[in-house]
Amino acid sequence: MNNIDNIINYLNGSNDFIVTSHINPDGDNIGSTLSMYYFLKNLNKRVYYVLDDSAPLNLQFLVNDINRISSQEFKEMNINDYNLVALDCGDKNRICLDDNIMSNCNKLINIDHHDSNDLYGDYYYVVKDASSTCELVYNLLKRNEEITKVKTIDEKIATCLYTGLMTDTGKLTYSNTQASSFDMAKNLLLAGADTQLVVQSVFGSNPFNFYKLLGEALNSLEITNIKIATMCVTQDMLKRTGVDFKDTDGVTPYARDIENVEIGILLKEKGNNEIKVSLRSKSYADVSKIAKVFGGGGHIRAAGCTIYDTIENAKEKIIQEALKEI
Ligand SMILES: [Mn+2]
Repeated sequence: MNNIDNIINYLNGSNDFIVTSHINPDGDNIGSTLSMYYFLKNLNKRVYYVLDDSAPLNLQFLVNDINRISSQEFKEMNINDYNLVALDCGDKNRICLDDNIMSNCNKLINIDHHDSNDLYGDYYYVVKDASSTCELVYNLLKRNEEITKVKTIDEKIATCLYTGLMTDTGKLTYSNTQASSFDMAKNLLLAGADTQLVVQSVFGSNPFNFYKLLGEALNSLEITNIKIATMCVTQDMLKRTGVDFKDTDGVTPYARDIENVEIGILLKEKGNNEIKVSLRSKSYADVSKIAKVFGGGGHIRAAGCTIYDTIENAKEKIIQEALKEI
């Protein structure tokens, strides 16, 4: 069962940690991972930030001071005694590091808010209706302050936590936003979070090329049965505009945010016959169900999956499933 105090005791009582998250990192997993990293560093633990994927451009401001290492680099360090803290990973198989590193850890700690989380790990703190994993880390650090009477949330940690809260709640507008999320935002501001840095870096620093790509993606917009909107980002579009695949997340909301549309779908061609699908819903459709059909997962209002087919076929397949949810 969820037990924050056990996790706090374990973190305080051990010395070596890997913090990591899932593939294709977003604001919540970078925010939660780095806040955990700084928390453990402040306790004078040895901490390694191991992740095999790099951060999108708009989140680079958080990772600039951090030494991120790959699974391979970690293995070459020959460290055998360590614990693994996995943050914002709904599925053990989506943790972005080598299987050997995962199976050789002393204890695996799972902190997450995905519906698909099956409570893996030796310790877990999983709240499926929490706004973000950052909100769970925030709860954990607040509790640590209560228990140890030591100020735990410094300015750096507050800025990391604020990032995940803002990205997962759409700046406190999505339906996963709760009273506790507003409390958290307020307390992070009081703790010295650089809220303007977060908002300007994450939402207000899109490269010029991004808008060229967005224009092309908007041109591909199609509506099915009034309530389903699809958009595509192809490899050709990425090449023409010079945008990297990992920097395309900002395109996702546009499909959903159309009058009368309930489900917005963005299909992104990651490779040949490898289509990453991002699903968003506005008020009632459960898009995690649609993602699950194709082996993906996520939340009721935001989910994703990968379909191994052409982008045209993938679009047909996902629309067929989406029609069942509207
Ligand atoms: Mn999240």
